[in-house]
Amino acid sequence: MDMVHDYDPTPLSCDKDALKESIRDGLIHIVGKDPLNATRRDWLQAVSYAARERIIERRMYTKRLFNQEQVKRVYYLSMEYLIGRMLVNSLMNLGFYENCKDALKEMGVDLHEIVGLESDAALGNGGLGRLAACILDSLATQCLPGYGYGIRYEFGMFHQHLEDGEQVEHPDNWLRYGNPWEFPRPEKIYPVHFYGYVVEHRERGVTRHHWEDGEEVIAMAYDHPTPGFGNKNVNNLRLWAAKATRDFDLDYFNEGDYIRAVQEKIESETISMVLYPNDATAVGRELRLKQEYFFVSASIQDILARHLELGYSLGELPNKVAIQLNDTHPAIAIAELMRLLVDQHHLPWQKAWNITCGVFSYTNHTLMPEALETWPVHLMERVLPRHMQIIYEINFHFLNEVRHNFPGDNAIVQRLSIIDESNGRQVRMAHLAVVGSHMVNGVAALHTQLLKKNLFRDFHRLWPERFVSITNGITPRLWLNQANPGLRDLINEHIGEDWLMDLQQLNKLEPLIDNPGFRERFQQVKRRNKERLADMIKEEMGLTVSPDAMFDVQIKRIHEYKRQLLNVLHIISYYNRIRDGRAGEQAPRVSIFAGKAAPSYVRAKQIIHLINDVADVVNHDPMVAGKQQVAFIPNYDVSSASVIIPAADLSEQISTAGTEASGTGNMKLALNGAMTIGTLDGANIEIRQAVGEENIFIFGLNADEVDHLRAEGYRPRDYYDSNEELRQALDMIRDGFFSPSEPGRYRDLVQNLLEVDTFMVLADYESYIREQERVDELYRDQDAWTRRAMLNTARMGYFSIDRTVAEYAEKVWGIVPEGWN
Ligand code: 26W
Repeated sequence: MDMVHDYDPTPLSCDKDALKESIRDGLIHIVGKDPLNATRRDWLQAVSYAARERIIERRMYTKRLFNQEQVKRVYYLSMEYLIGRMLVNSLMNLGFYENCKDALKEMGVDLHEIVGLESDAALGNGGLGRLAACILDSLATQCLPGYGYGIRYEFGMFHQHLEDGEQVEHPDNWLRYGNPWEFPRPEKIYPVHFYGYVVEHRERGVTRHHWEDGEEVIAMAYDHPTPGFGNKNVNNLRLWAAKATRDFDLDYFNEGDYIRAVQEKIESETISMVLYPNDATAVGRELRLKQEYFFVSASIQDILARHLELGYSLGELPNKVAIQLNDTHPAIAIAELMRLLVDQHHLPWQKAWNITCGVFSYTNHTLMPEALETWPVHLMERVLPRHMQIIYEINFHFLNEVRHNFPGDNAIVQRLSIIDESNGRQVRMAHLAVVGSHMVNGVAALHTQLLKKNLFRDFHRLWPERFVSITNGITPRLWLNQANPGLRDLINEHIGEDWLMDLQQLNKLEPLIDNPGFRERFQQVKRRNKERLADMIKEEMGLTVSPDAMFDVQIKRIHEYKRQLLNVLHIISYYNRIRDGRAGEQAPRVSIFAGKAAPSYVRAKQIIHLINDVADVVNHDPMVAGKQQVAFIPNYDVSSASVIIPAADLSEQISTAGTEASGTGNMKLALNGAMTIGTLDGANIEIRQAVGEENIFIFGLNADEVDHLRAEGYRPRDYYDSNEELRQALDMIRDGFFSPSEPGRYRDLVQNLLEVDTFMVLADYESYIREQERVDELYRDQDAWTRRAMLNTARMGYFSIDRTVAEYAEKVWGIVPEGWN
C-alpha cells in the first residue's frame, strides 16, 4: 500500500565491518583483482563501488518518495558542471568517511593515499560550472526535488601544462579508467533531430508543421546520483551522451561502403565529445549550437515523458515543473518546449506559450558583450529549421505587445526584438530567454542593478516584476568542511557542527576573537595549510616557497577584465622598491597565481607568459631573496583550489568595477580566513557589507566612476606620464627586462595598455598600490591581522549556497523540501 515504505531504504549497513566486506567484495567481483596484488587504483575503484551501492539505494527511496508525494520538481539545465573529485564528497555526505577510512586501514590501505588518484570531473570552465555543482549539493542537502541536466563530455576542461612559461593544452581523458559514479541507462534514449526542412499542411482547419529529413542522433542518459549532506536524500544529475541512431547505416553496407558507415557513426558521436573551453566569449560554431540543442532536446523530452508518466496533464506543467536556464546556453529549450507542445501535442499556441513562460526562468551570469550568445539566422535556419520558425512567431507576438506598450516607438521595437537586424540578422539568445521566462535573475546585487540599467533596460521598463537579484553562494560542505579539515575541527570544537547546514551559525565564532588561545589555534591552522600548499608547489614546480611569507593569491580564469595585469604591476613595483632599498620593513610575500586561458584567447595566454617571465626574474634575483617570490601553479582545477584556498592570506578580487557578475572564489577565500583586496565589483560589495569595512581592503573606481571616466574620454597615457613608479614598471615590461631573449615580446601588450586599456588598469594602479601598503602594514601586526581574518570567517554565513538555493526555491521555482533526515 504505502509504496515508499514497502522498500527497506538501507539494507546495506554503513558500519566499518560492513564496509570492509563491501570493499573486498567489490575489489574481487567488480574490479576483478586479488587483494594480494591490487594496485592503489584498484582499491580506489573498490571503495568507490562500496559508496555507490549505498548511494543508489537512497536514490531509489528518494525517487519513490517524490513520486508518492507528487512534488513539484526543478530541473537545472546547464552546459557545465565543475564537480571535481567524488569519493571524499560522497563519503562525507553519506556520513561514513571515518568508518571507511578505518575499514581500509584494517586492509592495509590509506584512504588519503588513494583519493588523489581519482580524476576531477571537470565538465565546466569556471564560475558558472562550479556554481551549478554547488547548487546540486544544496538541493540534495535541503531535500529539494531538484535534478541537473547536462552533457557527458568525453573530454572535459583541458589540462594546462607550462612549457617555457607558456600554456600548452592537453586533453582531459577523465573517463580513461572508467567512472564508478555513473549509471549508464541504455534504455533512456531520445532521438534528437538536426537539419532537414519543415512541411506545412492543414488538418481540420489548423496548420500543422512536420520537421522532415535531416539527421538524427540518439541521446543516451548517464545518471550521477548526488547525495545530500547529513540526510538520506539523493537527487540525480542526468548527463547525455550522443550515440549514432543505428550503430551503422545499413544503406552504406548495401552499397559496400563499410568505412563510410563507420565514419558517419563517429561523426554523430562527436556532439558530446568535448567541452568548449571558452569562458566569457561566445563561439559561433555549428557544433556548439548542436551541443546546446542536443542536450536541451533530450532533457525536455525526458521532463515531458516523466510528467505524463506520473499522470499529470500538460496544463499542469507549471505546477509540477520549473526549469532553470543556466545562462543562455540552454535557451533554445524555450523553442523546443513550444515545438513539442504545439507540433506534437497539438496545443493551441497561446496555451502552449502560457505554459512555457510559467515553467522557465533564466539566470544571467555576465555583462561582457562578447559573451552574449547570438546565432546567425541562416545557421539556425539550417540546423534547426522548425525552431527558427517558432522563434519568429514568438517574436511576432512579443513585438505586438511591445508596440502596444510603446505606441509609435519604433526604436524600442528594434532594440527589444529577438532578431538583431543590425548585425547581419542574428538570434539574440538573451532576448529569447527573457521573453520566454517568468523570472530573470542576476547573481549579485550590483550585477542585477546593471542588468536593469544596461543590458535589459528596455525589458525592465516593460516587465519590472520579472527581474530579481539572487546573490551567489558556495557549499560549505566542500569549501570548508572538506577543503580545510584544520579549521573545520577548530570550529566544531567550539560551536559544534550546525554550521554545516546553517552557515550563519559561524557568527558564534565572533566572541572567540578576543580569546588569545583561539587566535593562536586559528593561526596554527593557517600555517599548516600554508605548509601543505608549499609542499604542493615544491612537488609540482620544484619551487621552494616560505610559509613565513604572506600568501597573496589570485586564482581564476585568466581574463583582461579580471586584471591579473594589475597584480603583476604591483609585483614589479614592489620588486623595484626592494632593489632600490625603498621597500622598508615590508613583509615578505609570495604572489600565487593559478588559472587557465581559453586556448584561442591570445592576450590571456600572453598574460600567463608574462607572469612566468616575471616569476623567473624575481625568483632568481638574490637581491629580493627571502622577500619576494612569484608562483604560477599550473592546471588550476577544483582539486588544486581545495589546497590553495585554505592557505591564502590575501585574496585578490580586483576586476574593473562593473565587469565581474559576482565571483564565487572571493567567497571561498574569505570563508577560509583570507583578507580580500578588491574593487567595488560583483559580490565584493556584499562581502564588504557582511564582514565590515574595516575587515576588507577596497580600492579603485566604482562602477559609476568607471562609466563616467569612459564617457568623458579615458586617457591611460596620462597615468603613465604622471606616475613614475607605474612608468618604470611598464617600461621594464615593454623593453624586455623580463624577456631578455625576446625583448619585443610584450611591446604590443604595453602599447595597448597605454593607448586603449579597456579595463582601466592604469587608472586604478595608484589606488591599488596604496591599498597594498595598508595590507602590508596590517600583515606585519600578525595579531591584528588574525582578528580580522577570523571575523571574515565568522561573518561569511550569508554566502552559503543554501541561502541562495532557498531564495530560488521561494522566489523563482515555487518548490518546497520533501524528505527525511
Ligand atoms: C558562450 C561562452 C560563454 C561561456 C561561459 C559565455 C559565458 C560564460 C559564463 C557566463 C562565464 C561565467 O562563468 N560567468 C561567471 O559566473 C559566475 C557564477 O554566477 C560568477 O560568479 C562570475 O562572476 C561570472 O564571471
